[in-house]
Amino acid sequence: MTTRLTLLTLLTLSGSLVALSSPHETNSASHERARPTTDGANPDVLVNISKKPKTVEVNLTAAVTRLSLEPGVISEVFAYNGHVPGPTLDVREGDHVIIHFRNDLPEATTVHWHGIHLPVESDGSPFQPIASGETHDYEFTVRPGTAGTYWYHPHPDRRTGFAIGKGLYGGIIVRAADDPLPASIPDKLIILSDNRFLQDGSIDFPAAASQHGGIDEENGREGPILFVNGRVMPALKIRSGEVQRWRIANASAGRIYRIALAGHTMVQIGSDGGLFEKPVEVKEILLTTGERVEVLVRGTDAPGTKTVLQNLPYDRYAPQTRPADWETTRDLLTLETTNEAAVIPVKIPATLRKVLPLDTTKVTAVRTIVFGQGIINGKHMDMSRVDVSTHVGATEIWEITNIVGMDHPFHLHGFQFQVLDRDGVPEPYVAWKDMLNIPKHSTARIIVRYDDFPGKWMFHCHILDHEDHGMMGVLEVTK
Ligand SMILES: [Cu+2]
Repeated sequence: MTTRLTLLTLLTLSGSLVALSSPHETNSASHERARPTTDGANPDVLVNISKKPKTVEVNLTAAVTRLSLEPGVISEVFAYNGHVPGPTLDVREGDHVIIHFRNDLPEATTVHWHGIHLPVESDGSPFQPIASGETHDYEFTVRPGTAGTYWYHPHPDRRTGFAIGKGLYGGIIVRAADDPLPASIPDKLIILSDNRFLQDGSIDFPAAASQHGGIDEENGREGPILFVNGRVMPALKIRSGEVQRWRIANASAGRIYRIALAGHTMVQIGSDGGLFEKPVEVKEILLTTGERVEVLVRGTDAPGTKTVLQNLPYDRYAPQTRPADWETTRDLLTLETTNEAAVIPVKIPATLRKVLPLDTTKVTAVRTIVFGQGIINGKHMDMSRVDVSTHVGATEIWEITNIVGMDHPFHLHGFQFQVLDRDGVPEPYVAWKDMLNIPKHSTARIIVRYDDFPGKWMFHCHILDHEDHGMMGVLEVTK
């Protein structure tokens, strides 16, 4: 690792990673309609109204509003505090967090704090609906050691895909007091999503019985317009030599991204549950639905030049509903190197933090989870049924097998897990995860410890159309 990082530093200093001089071809309809100069600024942050130390208290309202997502078109959307994406919940480890939530939508909703380890009553699962016009206070204390990038979104019974597709999603950043990266590194939140619109500007949700509705149900709803923080092809700026920390989250209903920075490598430093032990040099990252990564991006290009963050083709689909343009590479954002004088790159630490592996000798149960098409272990979701019963303190291995010809991303509420192996290949390094893509016809094994918080938790496929149609189960953790 030391050798690799030294090489990285040299490359960074010499600027020899510059490989891109010609503008990229735009090969999607969305670019023709893109707003010319939108910047990729971070979403607004929820304002802390508390005066108490180590307390974050915010107001969050979900409501119908009208704003422009598709460039040049006004759409009726659902929005948190009037914005798509919603404002970022920015907290520190150890903070006590209180969210005063108000549901001004015409339907029931919840707010699920995706990936956060919290008491079950604040999980915002389908068990805790908030009726139209009602309010609810979500409350939790951010556990030390969980600094990372998370997100929040509705999780009502059978309506999650619709509600997120209408615009309800926002980022969560948990910061650590002992973050190993220099505080001077700019922090960028990049929330990816896609959507589809009708001619009149309304968001396209076809009738379930229609052909398009059937394809959405099979594939997971995708749209031709790709958004970064609710904008089409925004631009980020970087100074030559500068290192930036990008927190990338996939808020799409079904699209799995294979992201790459054209002509460059990135340094992946973390995933769902926070930082890795050591940085990993990567050419591309597969980012499944609901998943997050943290990467370091280095300004190695000549001043005044541009590169693009791309979505490379990835075949997650069943052949019969695979989109005709699935092999098309799509651009997500432009990274512009400014004309300012180059800076000396900051040193990237060789070790980020300690990530202890969960102890496989302490395993109390091994579960078999089989993903069929729209079903788990042969069953549709039934909220009155408990699919897996366990207790606080148990450590379990879940062997998750996907027996069908399309990918299904696995999500567990409440508890971060570690991947042991994928198709028998041991995971190369230990990381905390709450999302794991299970590719078609493959098996992964994860290990999880229920160290707190009894209650009924969800596990499910995170293709929202699958989840809404019952590809979900209930895990009950008793005291
Ligand atoms: Cu699925």
